[in-house]
Amino acid sequence: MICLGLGSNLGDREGNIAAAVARLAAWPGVSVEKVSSLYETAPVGYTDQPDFLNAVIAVVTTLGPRELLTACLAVERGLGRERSVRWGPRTVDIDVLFYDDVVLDSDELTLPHPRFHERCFVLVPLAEIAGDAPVFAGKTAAELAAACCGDGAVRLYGKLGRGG
Ligand code: X6L
Ligand code: MG
Ligand code: MG
Repeated sequence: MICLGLGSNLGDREGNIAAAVARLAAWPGVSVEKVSSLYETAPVGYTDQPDFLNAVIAVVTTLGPRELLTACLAVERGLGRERSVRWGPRTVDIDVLFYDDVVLDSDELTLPHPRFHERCFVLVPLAEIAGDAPVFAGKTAAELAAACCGDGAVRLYGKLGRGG
């Protein structure tokens, strides 16, 4: 399984995520197989910024991990992503969470994503689409979410394309 995490907390958050999914689906060699619901989430890391909408998608692709990252970064840029403040607000962020069982640690890309397994804004939507697949340390996303996602920091917002 290959999963991407999406987030937006600037402008038309839902429109930004919808556009990112559409552009990824239109990218040569990328097929979007599953799309989670949108979740409204409290900002983590740098907390003085608007709430996010987050989602996770599963893709099938002929692209390798680095090519997939290149596609994600190009879609981010195409939707106006600016990188000024580290961990700051963004129109859209697209992270490669994991790419099958690939383990990689380079300057550009670390797989699996080094902290996805402890981020509720990733685990909760991932649990929706990843079913019984072990995603980290042999555990399912639901198991990981149950261990750390107790408070109301991740709230169901709605499905893409259904008016939020
Ligand atoms: C200590 C230090 C504890 C840093 C946590 C956590 C840093 C997450 C960065 C951290 C730390 C991040 C999103 C977000 C960001 C998002 C929500 C990041 C990168 N992206 N909050 N914060 N959704 N809810 O997509 O994930 S910045
Ligand atoms: Mg991110
Ligand atoms: Mg990112």
